[in-house]
Amino acid sequence: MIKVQFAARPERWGTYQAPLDAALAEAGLQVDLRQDHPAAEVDYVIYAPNSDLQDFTPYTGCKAVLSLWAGVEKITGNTTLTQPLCRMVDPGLTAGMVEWVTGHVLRYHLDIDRSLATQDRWEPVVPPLAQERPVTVLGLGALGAACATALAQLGFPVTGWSRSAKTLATITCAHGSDGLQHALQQAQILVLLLPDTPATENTLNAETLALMPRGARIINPGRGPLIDDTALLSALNTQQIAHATLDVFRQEPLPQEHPYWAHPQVTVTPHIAAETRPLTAAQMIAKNIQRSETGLPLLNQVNRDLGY
Ligand code: NDP
Ligand code: OXD
Repeated sequence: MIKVQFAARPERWGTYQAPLDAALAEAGLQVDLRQDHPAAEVDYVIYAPNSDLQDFTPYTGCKAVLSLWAGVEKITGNTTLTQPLCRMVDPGLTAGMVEWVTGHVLRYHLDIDRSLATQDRWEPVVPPLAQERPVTVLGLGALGAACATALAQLGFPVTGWSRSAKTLATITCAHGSDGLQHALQQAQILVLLLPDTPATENTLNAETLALMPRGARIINPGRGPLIDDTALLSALNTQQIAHATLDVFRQEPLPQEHPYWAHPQVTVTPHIAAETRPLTAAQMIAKNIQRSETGLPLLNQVNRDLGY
């Protein structure tokens, strides 16, 4: 019997227990899934960093920690966690992110705010076609690549940027610091889907914001530290950046006194761009345990040196 510990907020147990049991059984695994196994007996931990479990030292037999979250920046700093760590790649979460990003890109592209503001008068302004609106996506991982591909399917010329060189059929791919400069110079709309690591902090700062076309728009569902907030506020105030839609922040919930709340060129959403979906996430977790039990390498393992 494989012993799997579910370590997330207690209220998540009711949401995840049935999908996990079903997916693990469907994968042909004999699993005892609980919240209260003795630590030394646990084979796998399904984990959210806001759970009470912070000290992994007693989990001496644990073969892997399987994160329920895609972003692992709150876990990688835990020095007691020496087991292999896998981040969440979930088709349901990816679908949610594609919908959220596409919706916000189309809001900017079609200037939906203008239509709402002028709905009491006849002032025709025809939006350009998607093919005339270059979009850049920073980060071409599970989420960035899916969003970039969906935007390209709508007709946007999409440039994507990643750490390592990539080839994606419909995307102009760039990497490295020269690649970032090129990617930002194209970006009438910029989507941030990088992980929060020491190398990505302040990817958008005074210097890089200045590279973007004047009046560009920014959409950040990645993580708050990707942006130097002071530099963004200043770029908004000079109209270098026309508008920003921000879903993630250095401090969450975003403090009530933060200037983003009241800024007329900022839309704040409360970290809802995409959520792990229990049914599909459970299947991914079951697949990974099955792989590990049959001697195959774990999928989506975090590189602890890179931090993602
Ligand atoms: P992945 O790990 O699959 O992809 C990360 C991408 O970022 C990769 O393309 C990677 O490059 C690139 N990257 C990493 N470091 C650098 C760097 N220094 N320079 C350039 N590119 C870099 O992550 P996901 O796509 O699954 O998720 C991305 C992020 O989205 C998560 O880390 C999380 O912060 C955020 N997120 C937000 C949610 C929300 O609701 N707001 C929900 C879920 C996730 P390479 O391909 O070369 O490795
Ligand atoms: C995640 C998130 O990382 O919800 O999964 O942001």
